Amino acid sequence: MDTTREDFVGKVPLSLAPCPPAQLAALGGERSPGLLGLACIGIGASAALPRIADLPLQHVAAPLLGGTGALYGEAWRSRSTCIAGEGQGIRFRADANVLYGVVEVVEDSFAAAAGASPLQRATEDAYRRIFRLLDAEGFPELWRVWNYLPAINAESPEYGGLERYRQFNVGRQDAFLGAGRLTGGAVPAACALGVAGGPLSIAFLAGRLPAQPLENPRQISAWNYPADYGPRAPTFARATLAQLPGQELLFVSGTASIVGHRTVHAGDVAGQARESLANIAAVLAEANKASGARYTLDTLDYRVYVRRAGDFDAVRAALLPLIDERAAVVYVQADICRADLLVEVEASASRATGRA
Ligand code: 3EB
Repeated sequence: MDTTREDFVGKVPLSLAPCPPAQLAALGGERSPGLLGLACIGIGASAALPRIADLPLQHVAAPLLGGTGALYGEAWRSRSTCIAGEGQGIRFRADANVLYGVVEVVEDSFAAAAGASPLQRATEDAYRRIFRLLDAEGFPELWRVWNYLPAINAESPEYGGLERYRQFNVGRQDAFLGAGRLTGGAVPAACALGVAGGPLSIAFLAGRLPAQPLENPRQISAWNYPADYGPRAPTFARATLAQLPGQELLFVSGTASIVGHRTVHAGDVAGQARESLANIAAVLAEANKASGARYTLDTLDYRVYVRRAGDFDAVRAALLPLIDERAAVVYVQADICRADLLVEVEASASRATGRA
């Protein structure tokens, strides 16, 4: 029997499902007691974004590819009623087990200080606030983080030519260190993409209990990257596995054409797409070893980031033979965090476990 994503909604503790534009327009507090939060991808459609005062919403200001419309919405839903709150200037909703929040930071409101760029300081501030919020609310365990920032590959002459993604990595790691958190091993799954403009935007899903981090044997752990990729390593795991009553969630981080620590297939977008899927397959094998599950490439939901819009057909053609045509795939034009990377793929999955 086929299981569609819609079959999960309301039946498992937490579900992620598309929210079509008509539904976005109809969302309201009382009518959606289990709505944890939203992600909306698209540019030029800001007017269609729902404006609900106490709803955490991440607007990913990036174009959709492949004729999926101007705006794509995705809703996290809980089976139970959520509470809405705000702390540290961050809007969040939570049920008994998970908290979803979104923080947006305008980096121009930060001055450079002691060699730290405004972006570095904005990133550190955002993460410090996330950690204070999570500690205060009793959801200290970060499971998954979605990071979007403008001009991710731009280099700043005033900071020794340091690429903005690398500035972001310094601020992020400093926040983890400052909060007394680990910067390797038990770190969240994540993605970090470049968008055309707007604030630094960070969405996060956190739990009361830790998720299990997973690494990819084909890749050096990102938190162990050598200094060639910046003064501080990125703080993320290749995937995390989180448990809820009766449900397991798998979050596969943004995954690119990297083997060891090096970019492979430079200039070959189809090759990069296939290598990204080979990396995801390797992460799935680790997930299956860790949890006894049988995740396959066909059972995932995907977000595919393509640097050059004109590469969309080539990327889709490369991925189609590898993932079931029924798999949910959203294609987005975004910049990847190394100038030579042309594509990045992230994924998630959920299964019932029968464990309370
Ligand atoms: C990589 O493997 C590609 O900095 O949070 C993927 C996922 C990447 C997350 C992040 C970066 C991040 O290094 C880039």
